[in-house]
Amino acid sequence: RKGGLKAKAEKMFGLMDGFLKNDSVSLQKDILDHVEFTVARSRFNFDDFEAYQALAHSVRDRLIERWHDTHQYFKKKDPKRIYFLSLEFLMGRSLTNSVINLGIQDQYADALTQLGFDFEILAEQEGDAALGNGGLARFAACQMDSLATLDYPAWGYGLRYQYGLFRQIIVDGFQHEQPDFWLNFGNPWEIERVHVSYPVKFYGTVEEEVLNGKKCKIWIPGESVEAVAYDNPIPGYGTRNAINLRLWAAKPSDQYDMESYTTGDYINAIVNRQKAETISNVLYPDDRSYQGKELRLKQQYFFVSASLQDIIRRFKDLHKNFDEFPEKIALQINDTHPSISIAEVMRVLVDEEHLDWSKAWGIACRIFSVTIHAVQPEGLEKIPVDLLGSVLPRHLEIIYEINFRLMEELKKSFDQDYDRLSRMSIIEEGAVKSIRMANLSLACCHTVNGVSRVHLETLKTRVFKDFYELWPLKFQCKTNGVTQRRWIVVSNPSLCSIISKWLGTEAWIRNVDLIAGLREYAKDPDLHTEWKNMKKVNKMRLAEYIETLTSVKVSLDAMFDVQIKRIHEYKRQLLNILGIIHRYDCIKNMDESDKRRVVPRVCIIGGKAAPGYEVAKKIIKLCHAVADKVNSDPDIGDLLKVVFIPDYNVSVAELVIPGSDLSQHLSTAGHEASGTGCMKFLMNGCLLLATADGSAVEIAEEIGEPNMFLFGAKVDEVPALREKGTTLKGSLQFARVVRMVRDGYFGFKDYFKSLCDTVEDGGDFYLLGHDFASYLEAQAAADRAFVDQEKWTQMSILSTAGSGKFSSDRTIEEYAEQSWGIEPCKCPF
Ligand code: GPW
Repeated sequence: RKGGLKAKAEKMFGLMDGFLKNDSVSLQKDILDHVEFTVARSRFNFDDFEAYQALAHSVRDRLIERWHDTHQYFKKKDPKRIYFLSLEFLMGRSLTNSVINLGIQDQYADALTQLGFDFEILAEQEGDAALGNGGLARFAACQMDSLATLDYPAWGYGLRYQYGLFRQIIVDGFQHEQPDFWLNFGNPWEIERVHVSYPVKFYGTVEEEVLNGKKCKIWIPGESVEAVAYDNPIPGYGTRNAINLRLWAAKPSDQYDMESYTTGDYINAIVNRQKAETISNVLYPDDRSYQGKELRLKQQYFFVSASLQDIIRRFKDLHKNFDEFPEKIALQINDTHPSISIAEVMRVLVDEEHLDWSKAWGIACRIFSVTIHAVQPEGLEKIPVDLLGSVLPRHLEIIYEINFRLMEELKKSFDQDYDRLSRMSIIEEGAVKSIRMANLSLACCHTVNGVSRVHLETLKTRVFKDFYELWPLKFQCKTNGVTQRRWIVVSNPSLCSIISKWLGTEAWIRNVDLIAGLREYAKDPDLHTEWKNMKKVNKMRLAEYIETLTSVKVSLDAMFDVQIKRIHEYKRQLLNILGIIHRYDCIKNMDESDKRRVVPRVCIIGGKAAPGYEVAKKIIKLCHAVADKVNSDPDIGDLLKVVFIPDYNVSVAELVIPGSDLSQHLSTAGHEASGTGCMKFLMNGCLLLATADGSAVEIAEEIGEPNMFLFGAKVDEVPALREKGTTLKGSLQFARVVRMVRDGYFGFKDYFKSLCDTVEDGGDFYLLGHDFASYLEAQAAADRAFVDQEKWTQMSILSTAGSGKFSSDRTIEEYAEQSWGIEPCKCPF
């Protein structure tokens, strides 16, 4: 029978005409077929958007082909797999990235030209997939790209939100949020798997049962929701491998007992069933603040439960019992959001598979590893016990049991040290009794990863000090990285060609260490010419974008100075704006001859504030108020322009980063776990003005401190500076610029009062006053460097050349080796 099947498969393959062809003529034909049969438009009459849809579908076909082969191959080889669980993935656009990774960009460009279209224009038609908030989510996306490229047998699991991160619109300088119903125009990059679905249960009660003479617990759930899989192929670069990002959508369960006596009953029953879908409706837009919301907990458990059912089903297809589970499966928890998976694995192994508790725990402890992205203990998630007990009653019991055993073990080491025991306990007593999700992860995971060296130190010495003292070996540093495929090859093609030309190879796209080879040419005048041209062209593109969006005309000779990231007090966009006010004030007070020596600047700020974060929203408003004043001041002209780029997202970043000269990373030392934006700027040869925080410390080591502009208090100085508090007045200059805002120089006097209060006497938790003078010095150093264009270009080249360490390829290799114990599994071409 087996032979029969094989013959059948071969016959089918013959009928299919082999693999899809990638020559320009075949591509044209495929695109037109999709215009006609997928988009259902006439092949003689379709617009840019329809052309994009058809194009995307033809790319999707090619993705699916490799994705099938990859999964066949994984199944055949059955290697240990890594399952990456994350509540957020910020994928951005897929088209250009896909054709580049598939290696058929030129053929497509050619095919489209023949059809009378331009690839880049069609690529602009695509909206962003924004199923995440910020750094954490984009890092997850970069890791997926690296996992695929490095041929690891990996799966990503997450939630398919119907509404991604809100769109930011600015009205009179104020942020407003609009829903991001990103699926409105269809999503060609996903494959709906109507038959891959699992029931996910909530609520109900726990009962005791006797099975084979043994007492056991069973959960009698009160509600069931169906999780349906949507698969998103992730192609590797320079390999046939395409891995899967499986996102779950909630649908009403079809096993629903419905008895109705009236039409009203019946209608209501249907409408109520439909409420199941709310679970995957909307992404929470608060970056790092948890409010103990039921829906949020349901989202977490929903995607975790569906993913684990899927993973266990796949495992059971090939294995009879769970002994081999840890040899075949590694589960990575991205921050604490998926940590309920630890209790879920225990529930499945103990309640459903009837393993002993200790055997089950032994397995759980060998499969899980976690990455913590937070710096502050307050940033760690807590779930009120009452809430967890109501939504997941059996999981609460399991967590209590895990905690009981943890406490027993801790008593062996710490005996009567009750303070320590209560700090380490998974249960937090207090006004609202809660579950500390981080402590649950720490109790179970074999590896706890920090995202930069400084961050790991903070975890070891502050946030998880007690756990570190108990289990020092669990704690590891895996400095974040970003993928050079998206952040150079896709977003900065001119830089990509320059690098390949000077290195004489494209191999750096897979092996980024090679990029260090550019150092040798850092002073070469020919490279300088090409480099400056590249920058100029990118700046032109950015300038056009700025003018279209904000009607501000900017000079290409100015230094483009950029700060783009989520708006947070600790990221200190306010320091940037106060610095801009200072610059403005100085120029205002200059005579003409001094003005001639000013380095013209375009200060660009972009980022979203969480809808409920008032201070952050005021910072956005202040940015606009300052921009209005400065940009319309005839005394200033091109010497200073201030621009707020609305609705910052992945594709905006792709446009802005390559066109910037200087980028700012101003977090108060000790507050940015890593920072990944700075790595993208670094790769693109933009100089960094930064505090010695997170990954900037490691960047300085790679490129040398003189090649960037470091300023501000150091991590270990911060606590003492805070202690000193009010006695330490910021500089006079600082007082002056804050006063200008207070006095209503930029209008909105009352509105900005509370914002000013955050940085003056008594307040100023983030030390803006303290760091201001040093910030201005760093800015002055940047100005001086910019005047010497040869020097600047050299620093810029050295930045790109020194960016190799900050590829997510390096990060993933470290995870694979040190945390997951997995090997590549490369599908033959
Ligand atoms: F709360 N990060 C983020 F700290 O984007 F966990 N969202 C978050 O909720 C948190 C962290 C958390 C960021 C870090 O702030 C940034 O420093 C880091 O580079 C990034 O996660 C990826 O590790």
